[in-house]
Amino acid sequence: MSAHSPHILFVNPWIHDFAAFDFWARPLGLLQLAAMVRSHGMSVSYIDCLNRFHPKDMQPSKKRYRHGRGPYLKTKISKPKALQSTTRQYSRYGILPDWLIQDLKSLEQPDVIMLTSFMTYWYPGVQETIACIRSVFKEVPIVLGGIYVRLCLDHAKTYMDADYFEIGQGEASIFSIIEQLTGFKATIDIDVTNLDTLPYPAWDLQSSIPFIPLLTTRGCPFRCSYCASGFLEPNIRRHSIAHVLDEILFWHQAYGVCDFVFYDDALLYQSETYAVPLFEKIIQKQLPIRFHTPNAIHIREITPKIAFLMFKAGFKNLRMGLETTDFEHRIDQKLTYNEFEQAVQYLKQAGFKRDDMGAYLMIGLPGQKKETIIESIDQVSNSGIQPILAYYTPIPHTKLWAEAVGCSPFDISNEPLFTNNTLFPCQKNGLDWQILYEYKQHAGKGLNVENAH
Ligand code: B12
Repeated sequence: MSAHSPHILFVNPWIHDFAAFDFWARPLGLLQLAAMVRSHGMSVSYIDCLNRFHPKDMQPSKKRYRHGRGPYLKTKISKPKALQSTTRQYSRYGILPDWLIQDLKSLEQPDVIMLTSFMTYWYPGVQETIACIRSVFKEVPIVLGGIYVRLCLDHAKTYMDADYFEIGQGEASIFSIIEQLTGFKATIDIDVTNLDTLPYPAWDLQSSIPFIPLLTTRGCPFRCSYCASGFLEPNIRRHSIAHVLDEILFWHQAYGVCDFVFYDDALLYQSETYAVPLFEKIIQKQLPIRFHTPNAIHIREITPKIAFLMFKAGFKNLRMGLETTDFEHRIDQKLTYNEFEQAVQYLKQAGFKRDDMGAYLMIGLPGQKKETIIESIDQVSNSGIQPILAYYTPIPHTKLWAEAVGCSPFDISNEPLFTNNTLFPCQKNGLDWQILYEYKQHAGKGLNVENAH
């Protein structure tokens, strides 16, 4: 075991799915770890299989989507055995395999390869990425972490050709993993319990930075039965307001970034002492920047002041976590009808237009009635904001999982592919195009292209 400072390669894997679009999707966790490793004297490389700006891509999509989003390169591939009965086309999303091979061969052999994973049902993309890596670097140990591994550990250990599986948050283990695999002992100068001691995620390793994801807070005060955030991030930890402001200023001034995307599960939590002073400081800077909340903000926290400050600070794509307007039968305790109506009023009074505001409506939940969904879509449309259809995906370690397993016509507990939300795995007959078309018809009355999933 040599003690020279090792070379660590970080890889963001391909997506295999029926549909995929870059709605501000970036591997924040992986690049957070890359930044930590780099700031501790090790050389770092990064390959993004989802890179929409790869230098070899001679026909990048001409269509320009606003604020940094856009389509991935798409290559038709054969479906996994489990999905053979579906009629839809299945594709690899991301760079061509030859480009990955050439990028790998252009690197000095790394000492360790760190791979992330995201949606549970995207695991075949991870498998293909590992196979490609192994074809170039046969002996190099591969460490696999991320959301799929953490939600489906036994499946990952059975079906993933990795040498080490990280089941937790990598900040606490990354240096000991590297020491174990290379003998290199880093002098650690960060305190993982204090988020402000972490370096900014290494977004500069990307070939292009069309936007910057921000994660001011980890964790969520709510424990909604369909969401795994409580399992993935049991405690609430926050960056200081000063740290978040400096991070925004850094990427704007150093790289000209104008679009910032909050990945928080609870951005408006305790807003009086956090979001309010943060937004006020952002406004004072008077920068030509925009903010987006694709991961939904909590409607109950939207007061006239918050609405005003968000408008002034440059919030553009506001997404709210409504889930349903069937308030009597809500499966979470985070909202009443009055709070929803009031919030929409406050946002309109603050200056937000229909195109800026959308409310996620969950469709495909166990036992969910078609009428309830259509009623919710119409109510949201009539309230003057966009109804955005969020297809439910059953997730292990959530309160709703057992009921989902019980009502699904698919073997979701043994095959994560069946948790794919576009299969409607908790509907008696799975995906019903006619019903989905009806929902989209209803929603379309105010739906703009970006959400036509
Ligand atoms: C931000 C986010 C998004 C973003 C995009 C994020 C992205 N990177 O692509 C947006 C808003 C686009 C999004 C969309 C969706 N999302 Co989402 N999302 C999240 C969220 C809130 C945070 C993920 C994140 O960045 N975490 C922060 C980083 C720091 O954590 P991390 O990535 O886990 O990394 C840490 C560890 O895992 C580990 N680690 C990670 N990689 C590696 C690698 C190595 C080598 C090591 C050692 C360690 C390690 O260390 C890291 C640092 O601590 C999670 C919930 C959560 N709290 O995790 C849901 C979550 C992943 N999303 C989920 C869902 C359902 C969706 C949607 C389907 C919702 C919908 N119905 O439309 C869509 C699908 C989008 C699509 N493309 O198809 C589910 C997953 C479901 C599943 N079956 O897997 C989650 C778990 C939330 C939930 N409902 O429970 N999402």
